Amino acid sequence: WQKLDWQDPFLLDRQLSDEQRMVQQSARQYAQEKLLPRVRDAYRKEETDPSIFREMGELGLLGSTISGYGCPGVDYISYGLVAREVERVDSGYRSMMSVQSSLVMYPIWAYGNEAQREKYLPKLATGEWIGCFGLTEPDHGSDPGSMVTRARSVDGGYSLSGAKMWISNSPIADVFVVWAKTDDGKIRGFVLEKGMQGLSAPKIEGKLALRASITGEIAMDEVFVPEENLLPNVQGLKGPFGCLNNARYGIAWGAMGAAETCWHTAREYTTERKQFGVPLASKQLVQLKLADMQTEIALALQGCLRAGQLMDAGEIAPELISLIKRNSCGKALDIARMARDMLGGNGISDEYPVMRHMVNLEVVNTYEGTHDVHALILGRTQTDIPAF
Ligand code: TGC
Ligand code: FAD
Repeated sequence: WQKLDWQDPFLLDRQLSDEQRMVQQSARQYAQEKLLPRVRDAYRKEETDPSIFREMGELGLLGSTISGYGCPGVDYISYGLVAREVERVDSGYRSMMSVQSSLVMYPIWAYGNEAQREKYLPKLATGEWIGCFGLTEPDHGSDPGSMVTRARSVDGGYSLSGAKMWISNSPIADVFVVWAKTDDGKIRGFVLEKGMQGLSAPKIEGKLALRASITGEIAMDEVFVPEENLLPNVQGLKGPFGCLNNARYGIAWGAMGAAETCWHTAREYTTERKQFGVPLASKQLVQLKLADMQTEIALALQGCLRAGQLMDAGEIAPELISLIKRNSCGKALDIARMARDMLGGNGISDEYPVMRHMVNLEVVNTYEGTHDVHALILGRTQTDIPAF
């Protein structure tokens, strides 16, 4: 019998290839050395540092699964491992990376023509350009099919009018992938650029979560978008959902990175903190919580790895992505709340990362499809009854 590696009970690390391990290690080193030292201040001041995009670009972390156009073309397991390492520090930093990679670069690569790929992908890959993804509207969140943003046909292109809400990166974005309905009522994707007349992206103030990642609106008042900026190769909701599959998959890994930080912090804290003359960790109630955290994280990560194998083999069903996104976010949020409690009063201080992770995870559990919407997606697969 082997001694259990308590941090990695399924020996996930041993199931990785050398290349995957290398990608993970370089992301971990970057996240711990460059992101961790600045996160507390960024969070306190609600400041997003745009140079993070360039740093990530230099390491090949943007659009990493794409081959060519300045992107390294790693597999989806590596992409997940990177999300886990970045989100170990903060969900907001992972958000910045996954929006750029899965929601901006992926649709340009998958649904764009060659000219669009050549024009946008290399600069998005280096982080010289920052991208955002506009699907959600003020009155249409879980039900994006009811969107009211319109792309009216005009001479030489389209005139876009409408508003998008809760858009990660939008106030600092150069490139906007926006979904709108054309005259025939079909949903199409458009690439808008900063500076287009009628386009603005005001910041949403007063966010109590995900404060290191800037969020804004996209306001479009008859923005002229030339025909060449229409993404030609997709129409309908399967366009935005195709991008969301990749981003949701990354979130499933990422949320576990945040959960691991909370678990390890709670373990260290309760080992050192004494009450009633003994370490808190000597109490059965505390050990039960640590065991629950370890179990949920180990099982979830093993599920993510299996989903990654299916992604890489081109054999994954979108509903499995719903399953792991929902499970990881819900479990990570429970773990963060438990860890916060175990730190007592110190748990509410930003001297410790847990409360920051806890409130961030409220967002992660909500965006890219809420916990309950993913339950309804899974319910539909079992019953054939859409209950949305
Ligand atoms: P439904 O009838 O189910 O589907 C319409 C069409 O879309 C296709 N489809 C998919 N295709 C690929 N992958 C998927 N996961 C797909 N899901 C659906 C479907 O096959 C169909 O195609 P076709 O050809 O037959 O037309 O659509 P519905 O209107 O009934 O939608 C139901 C529901 C609730 C599942 C869906 O609307 C949903 O998932 N809602 C959640 C909304 C959401 O996730 N929004 C995300 C906004 S972006 C964001 O949050 C970014 S945060 C990023 C960050 O900062 O990290
Ligand atoms: P609603 O859809 O109004 O849902 C409210 C509540 O009702 C939820 O609990 C939900 O589960 C529940 N509910 C909804 N429908 C049903 C139903 N049929 N049955 C039972 N319960 C239901 N969007 C983008 O397009 N791009 C981005 O970059 C982006 N970034 C974001 C960043 C942040 C910080 C946040 C907070 C959000 C972001 N979003 C983004 C938007 C996000 O995807 C939406 O908030 C999310 O999809 C939920 O939509 P909503 O907020 O309108 O909530």
